[in-house]
Amino acid sequence: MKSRRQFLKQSSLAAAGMWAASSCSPKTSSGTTGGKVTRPLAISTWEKGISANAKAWEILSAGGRALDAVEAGVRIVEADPDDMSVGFGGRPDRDGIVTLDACIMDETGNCGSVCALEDIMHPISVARLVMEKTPHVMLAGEGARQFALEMGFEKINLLTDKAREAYLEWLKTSDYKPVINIENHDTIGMLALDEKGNISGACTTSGLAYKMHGRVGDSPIIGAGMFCDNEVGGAVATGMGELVMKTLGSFLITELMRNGRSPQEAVEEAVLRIVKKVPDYRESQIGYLAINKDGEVGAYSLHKGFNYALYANNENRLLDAAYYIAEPE
Ligand code: SD4
Repeated sequence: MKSRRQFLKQSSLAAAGMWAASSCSPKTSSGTTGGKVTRPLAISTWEKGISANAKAWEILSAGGRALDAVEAGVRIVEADPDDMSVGFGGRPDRDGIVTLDACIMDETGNCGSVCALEDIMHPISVARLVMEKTPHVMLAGEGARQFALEMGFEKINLLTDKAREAYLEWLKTSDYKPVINIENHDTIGMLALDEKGNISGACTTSGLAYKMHGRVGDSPIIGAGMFCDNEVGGAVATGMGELVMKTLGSFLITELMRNGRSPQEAVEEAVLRIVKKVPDYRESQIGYLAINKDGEVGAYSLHKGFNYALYANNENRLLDAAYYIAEPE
């Protein structure tokens, strides 16, 4: 019997022609992953994006707002205890504490974010309330947790038995070396374009497994982990946040599109920027997704192995992104 993964992989290949997506693209090839699609659309990082997109589509297909779609979509993954990179069930830091990062941005340029948040299952919804109910953009740590509790969020233990066991196993060596495409690279980032042509984005993660306590990655940083501008488009990142932060990836991609690049050209250039500026880039994975106002999409990663889910024209497909480095698998 085919595993779900094999099935999705095959569907992604079948889809490749349709969306002009590339599963084995050579180094840099503008437009290989881009394909014109109608709106609405939702695009999300990794295989888990399939279920997030499905939820978002319920809202988008009913004429709903992109902002509501991205929030509802990523909440599915935040609540999934089997997902060990996001929300409930996420891997802890090296002190055994699960800390969450998230950000959200709407079609008016409003945005909200939380980082190093403990004890709350849905950081994306807390980020949205930071955007809507406070004069600020970002709340951190204990202040974010306090705000969430005041807003009525329930305090829960985010560390599941599965994540605790993995942590205890890790403690035996305490070797901090994130494995490409595996334990540290499964953040959910989503962009949506609604029927009205409005764009919003969301990004949520438990961050790098076994990070130092207090470490914050790119995911809650507006412009790094996610950015969108309704006049242009938007972008979202996954992977080793330090590389994204050093190059302000999502903002860079959006600005490249503003200056005339297609989403595919823009994500490829953002990866090349990392290659040029970060000496040890080979050690890490980075994946970018982008969309523009016309419903064109782009997807590109540093290493082979980044996939993403695209829901458009009533079909939810898992696709492989083009990449810069073919090895390691
Ligand atoms: C971080 N970018 O904290 C996140 C991790 C990630 O898939 O994307 N994992 O650096």
